[in-house]
This record gives sequence, C-alpha cells and structure tokens, in this order.
Amino acid sequence: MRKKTRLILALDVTERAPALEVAEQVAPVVDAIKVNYPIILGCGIGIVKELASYSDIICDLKVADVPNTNRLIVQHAVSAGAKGVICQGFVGRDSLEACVDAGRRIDVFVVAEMSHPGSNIFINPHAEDIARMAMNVGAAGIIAPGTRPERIRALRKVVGKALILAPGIGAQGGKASAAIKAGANYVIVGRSIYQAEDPRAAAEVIVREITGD
Ligand code: NUP
Repeated sequence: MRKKTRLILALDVTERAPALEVAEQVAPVVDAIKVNYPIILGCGIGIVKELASYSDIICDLKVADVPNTNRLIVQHAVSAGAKGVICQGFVGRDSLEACVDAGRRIDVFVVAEMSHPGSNIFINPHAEDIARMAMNVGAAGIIAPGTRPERIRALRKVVGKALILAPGIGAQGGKASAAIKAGANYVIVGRSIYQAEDPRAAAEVIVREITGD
C-alpha cells in the first residue's frame, strides 16, 4: 500500500454506480479503498476487481471463524484482487494463523480495539493481548480506534513498527490529525467523505488537516 496521503476511504456505498463514481473522484487523494459487507453484499465480490483499477483495495471482512473457514474466506479476498484483509483476533491464535497463512501474499490487519462505545464491554479490555498475538503470528498491522488517540498511543508500544489503521474519524467523532499524531500510519474515513456533497473536496480537507497545510 502506498503511503502518500495516509487516508483510506471506507466505501460503504451499497450501489455499484454511485460507489464507482465516488471511487473515481476520491482515488487520487487516498492511499487505499476499504470495502466492507455493505458494498460486497450490495454489489457482489466482483466490485473488488472493478475498484482495484482505481486504488489498492482492503477487504474489511472482519474474518472471525474457525481456522478452516477463515482460510477459505481470506483465499476469496486474495483471488478477488484485494491487497489487504481485516480479520478479528478475539477468535484466537489458531484462527488468526489461518488468516495470515492464507493471506501470505497480501497484508493481514487484525482488529485489536474497535472505535464504537459498545466495544468497551468485551473486546477493548483485551486489545493489548490481541495486538501482541497479531504480531506473534506475523500480521502486517492492527486496527486501533481513531476515536481514542490515547489508545492508539498505547497500542503503538505493543506493535512496534507494524502498521496501525485507525477508523472512527469524522462521523464517529475522531480527528484525523490526532490519530496520526498518536501513532496511526493511516486513518480510515467513510461517511464524512462519501456522504459529502463533494467527496473529493472532503477528502482533500482531511489530507490537509493531517499534513497541517
Ligand atoms: O473499530 C472499527 N471501527 C470502524 O468504524 C473497525 C472498523 N473496521 N470500522 C470500519 O470503518 C466500519 O465498519 C466502517 O466501514 C469504517 C468507518 O466508517 P465511518 O464511520 O467513517 O463512516
């Protein structure tokens, strides 16, 4: 994944034509486009190949199953043309190892801590352990909450030089520059860009905020 603007678009648009329109407009300003269930269920997995002509694609499938099923899911993301895949770590080391094994040719990112308030109940208290496990099995990086810069700072200490991707910017209340300052390599932004009247201009505003221009 290139590292030019440090901005990743979360393209949670469920219809093909408007999704491709936003992708075409915003792609020059972002380092990658992240696709999640809304667009894959709405348009089919073939959307990954179509979008790959604009940008590197990360499949946010939050893979969270037994090892064999995880392997099958990640293999699909690889064949679809993804450059990265997001997996859950709470399912345990064997399940995560299966993801990393099946995703050897791409980047596997592991959700260490989520950005929404409800995640404080079950997953977030284990974030450091999940991040440590992600590093032990050879993941490329982790997902850490852009809504809590102090947690990005704490998780950076656990993952060393590995990549940190931070969602939760804009619509969920996080600030891009604060997440980057706290140690995130990239911020992930969805609604604040694709729901804007001018998505490209909205993305450029975030990039300027990150670079301090
Ligand atoms: O902890 C997480 N928070 C989060 O928002 C992990 C994620 N993968 N995401 C995803 O980032 C979420 O599913 C959505 O695709 C994107 C954030 O979108 P938005 O809140 O900027 O619209």
